[in-house]
Formats: sequence, structure tokens, C-alpha cells
Amino acid sequence: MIGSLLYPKMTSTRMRLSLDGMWKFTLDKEKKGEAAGFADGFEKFDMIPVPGSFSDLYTDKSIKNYCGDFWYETEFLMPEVTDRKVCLRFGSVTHRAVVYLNGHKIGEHEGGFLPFVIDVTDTVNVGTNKLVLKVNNELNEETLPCGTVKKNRDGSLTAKPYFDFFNYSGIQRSVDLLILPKISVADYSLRYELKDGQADVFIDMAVDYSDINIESKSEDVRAFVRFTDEHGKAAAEAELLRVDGYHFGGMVSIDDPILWNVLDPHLYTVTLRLISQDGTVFDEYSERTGIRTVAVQGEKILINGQQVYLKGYGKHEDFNILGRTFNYSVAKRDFECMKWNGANCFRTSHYPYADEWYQMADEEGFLIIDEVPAVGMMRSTHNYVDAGTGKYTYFFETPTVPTLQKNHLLQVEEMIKRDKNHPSVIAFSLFNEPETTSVQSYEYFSKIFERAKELDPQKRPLTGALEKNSSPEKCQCHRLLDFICLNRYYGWYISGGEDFFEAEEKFRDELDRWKALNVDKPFVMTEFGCDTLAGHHSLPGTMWSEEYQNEYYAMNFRVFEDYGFIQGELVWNFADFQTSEGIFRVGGNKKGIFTRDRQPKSSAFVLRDRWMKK
Ligand code: EVA
Repeated sequence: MIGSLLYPKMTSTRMRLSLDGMWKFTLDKEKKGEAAGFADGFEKFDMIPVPGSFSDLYTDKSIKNYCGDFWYETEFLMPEVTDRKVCLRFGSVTHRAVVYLNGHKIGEHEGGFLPFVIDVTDTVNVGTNKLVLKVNNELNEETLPCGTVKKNRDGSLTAKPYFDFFNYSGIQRSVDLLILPKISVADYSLRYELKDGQADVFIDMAVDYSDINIESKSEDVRAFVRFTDEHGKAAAEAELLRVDGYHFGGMVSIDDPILWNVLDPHLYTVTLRLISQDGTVFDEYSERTGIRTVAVQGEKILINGQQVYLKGYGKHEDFNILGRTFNYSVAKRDFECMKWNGANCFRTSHYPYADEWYQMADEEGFLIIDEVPAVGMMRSTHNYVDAGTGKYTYFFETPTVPTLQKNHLLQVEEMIKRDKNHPSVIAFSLFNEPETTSVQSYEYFSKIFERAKELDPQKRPLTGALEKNSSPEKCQCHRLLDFICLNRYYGWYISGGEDFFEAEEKFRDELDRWKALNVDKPFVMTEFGCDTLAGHHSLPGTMWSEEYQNEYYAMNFRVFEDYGFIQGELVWNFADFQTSEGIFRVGGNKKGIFTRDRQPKSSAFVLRDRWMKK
């Protein structure tokens, strides 16, 4: 079962103590750590930052590219508390972790991009505690994202991702010690219905009773919800009704609600309280949220009933030295750059980002397509090239598929559970560029989409990004999508460097064929772009030059204008980013509109011109 994924917050009943800092770190090439008693602590180590990706901290290439087991260790002091639940929360550990506290295994987690929480009430000591993690960053075809490992002659392993971003790993997001009440809010969800001058807000809340005997205690618990507006004034308040021992539910109406909107965010604070019959407050939890609806109607995407055109980017969590570590300054700069050039949306390609990204998007009025790390579901180490060749890259016919699907479902569940209340999240993307032309792929994804639909209380649109082989004639899976996302590289991987005339013709031909299907759904171009070396100029524009990038976008935009069903354009990529080394990548992927240190290439101004007007 997934524990509470609520964002860790200090409230009148909750404490959050950060365990971030320098931790002991060691590689375990021979996987002997367990036998050598590393769970109790290890003697040879280096100190590295948590949170952090370890790869770009070192000058030794074998550490940079290290693949296998590695261990982290820290000590923390636990204050004396009575009648409290104590938990450890890990923002993300990539890709999998086994956690030991004071020598005892207390939990494990699969998946490198979502948080997990372990209840340590019974295992934590008052005073000193030793926390040890065994982490592993190998890739295979049963877990997400997909890839493989190559065994080298000296026995070491090299990650061979089936995806185009560096396999950054480690404890990449914050670690917190949470001191919670024994009766606590475990989860809640919000759903909105807008009427004239009124918003009906439906609330569901789950309660955790820890080890308390629920039979005797649950009757004593009452649940309340309050919405406070931006000025601190109560907008609505109600007691929730008991659904069963663990759940409460109810509805409040807010008159003249100030809606959250695209680049015009208005937030309410929702406060949930659990109180005993005699008025003792068990728990209080509050968060900022926004009231808005999302819908797809014919070829339109609607926010609060109004059509919206998505403008923006596919991004990565990626920065020099930090790798995939969340950093507020980098995130702030990214939002500033995106606002400057008129964007309103980004896709969390190709994995769920740190919680703080969604909070910042809520505050900025940005729209997010939230993507699960289902990337690399095509057996190739450079899908982005094979995607254009039309050759069949089978995937869903192998014995690994049932386990992969189980993991995929789990990550969808964790992502929706974590992100469902953010007004910024307008859709969930359940895959990036898998093989979708086989009957097996349809069977596989039907189950994923069905489950996601069940899980999302707001029933937001579900989508996935389709690569070139997923053509209108061959793709089996586009009928599962509420809006269709296309990743297309006409003018780069297809007919690149030639006259844009040919690329344009091929692009239009494909779009005509989609049009002929009459699917009556919106399409969003979720990737289009070309590698561009900042400062490389050429007249006439040639591949890799800034001039070529500008011409490339001019051609793509010309095409989009002629197809009304295109309801969004998310350029690939916001910034240059790190990848595995290869003959197609010069110091990483250079399709950024901004460089890796977030300075504009000239196409940033082209986008600004277009998006400020659109
Ligand atoms: C690219 N193309 O070739 C991008 C990749 C991305 O980085 C894709 O979805 O089709 C992928 O991950 O630059």
C-alpha cells in the first residue's frame, strides 16, 4: 500500500525536520555491501550532498557513469516525543532503494521520481539513529524508465538507457523526518463543479489512525474543511460526513469564487482538521490550491469552460553539476524565462518532477502535463532516430511485460495520488513514445488508461506522446488518448538539412492523414525541435546553427496554423540537457531554446514574438 504522499509541512500539529546535508557515500561494485554489514554502517566512504545526483560531482569517469549498487549513510538525533507517529519521507531515490534504520530493514521502494514514506515509530530511537540506504540505478525492461545494462570486461556495468537523458541517480530530492499526530489526515482530494456565480467543491478525505484501535477511536473523530481566500477571509467551511472508518466526504459551495486561471492564478487555502467530540484537535493540514475545471470538448481544450492554446515546452530536471537535484533558484529562473517568452505550459517530460515545481506552477498560473516515467518502451538505445525509420521496434510481446505493467500501474497510482490537487496539473501523460502499433501495445495501455481514469478524482484528460512510427494508419493506441500528443521532427531527423520544402510536405502529408481520421479530438505537438549549438551561425542556415533553428520553427509554425485541431505547441526542449554520450550528442542534447545555463539562443526571441501575440 502507498503511504501518505501529502507534501511535508509544518502545521500546528505536524513537524518536519530536514535530514538534508552531507551524507556518507560509497559505491558497491561487487554487491557485497549486505554481506559486509553495510546496513549497520560502512567504514570507507566519501561525503556527498543529499539531495544530489552523484554523477557530475566527480572527476573520475568511472564514478560519473557508475551503474549498480551504492550506499548512503547518515546519523540523526531524534527528540523525545509522546503519542506521535514518526515517519521518514524521501522525495525521490533513483531508481530504487532499500532503507535500514539502526541496522533493521524498514522498507524499500521501486521508482526514482516519486516520494515514499516509511513509518518508523517503532524503530526510531530517542537520541542517535543511523539511517542507511542501499540504492540501485540499473535499468531493465521490467521497471520504469526502460533500458538495459552492459556488463564490461572488468565486471563493471554501464547503463544503456532506451531514452535520451542522462541516467542521473542518487537521493535526488530532500529527506525529511516527520513527526505527526497518531490520528492524522492521510490524503484528500478535491473536485469542482462551476455554476453561475458559484463553485461546488467536493472533498474526500482519508484518515490514518496509526496503531490506534480503530473500533474504539474512529467514532470519536470529526472532520472539517475550510477554504480561505487570498485575503485570509473564510470562503466556505463545513463538517465532512463519515463515509466509513477511514474516510470522510462532503461538499461546500463558494459564492462568487475567484477562479484559478491560465497565467492568472488565484489561490485558496484549504485547511483540513480532525477534531475529537470534545474539541481536541488531532490534526490540521493546509495547502494552497485553486478552483478551476479542465475539459476536452471536440477539438478544444477548455479551462473553466474557455478555450486555451498550450504554448511552452517539454522540459527536464537538469542542470550543470546538480544533475537532477531540485533547486529553487534554477526552477525560479526557468519560470522567469518561460514567462518572458510568453509560454503558459510545460510537460514534465519524462517523469514526475519534484513537488515544488507543481507548487510554483500553481502560483504562476502555469499548466502542466504531468508525465509518468514510462519512457523507453521500445527496444532501442536511440529511439529518437529509430522513430523516423519506420522499422518495427517490438516491445510488448515479451515475458517482462506483466511485471513492467505492474510497475507502470504503481507509478501512475503514486503520481496521481501525489499531484491530483494541483490546479496546474491539467492532464496526465501515461507514456512517452512507446511502441504503439501492435495489438499487444493496445492491450497493455488500455489497462493503464482505465486505471488512471479511475484514480483521478477530477477525471482530467489522459494522454501520451506518440512517436513517428505511431502513424494515423498504424497506431493502435491513439483512441485511448483524450487529446493526442505528437512528437515530430520534420526538418531534423526527417529531411533535415535539405530544403525545408521537403520536410514541410511530409509533415503536411502526415497531418492530412490524421485529419482524415476525423477523431474529433485536440492535438498537441509535444515535441518538435532541432539541435542547435549556441553561438554557431551560418548564412544560409545549416544544421546546428541558430539560423537553422529559426527557420525550422518558422516552417513548423506555418504548418500548425493550417490545422485547426492543433491546440498546443510544446517545443523540444526548454534548455540543452545532458544525455548519455553518443555520436548523435555533442555534450548532450542541444535542442534547447535556452542553453543549459539558461541563456537564450536566438530562437528564444522568435518564440517570444509568436507567443506574446498568440
Ligand atoms: C530528441 N526526441 O531526439 C528527443 C528526445 C526525447 O530527447 C524524442 O521523446 O523523441 C524523445 O526524449 O531530442
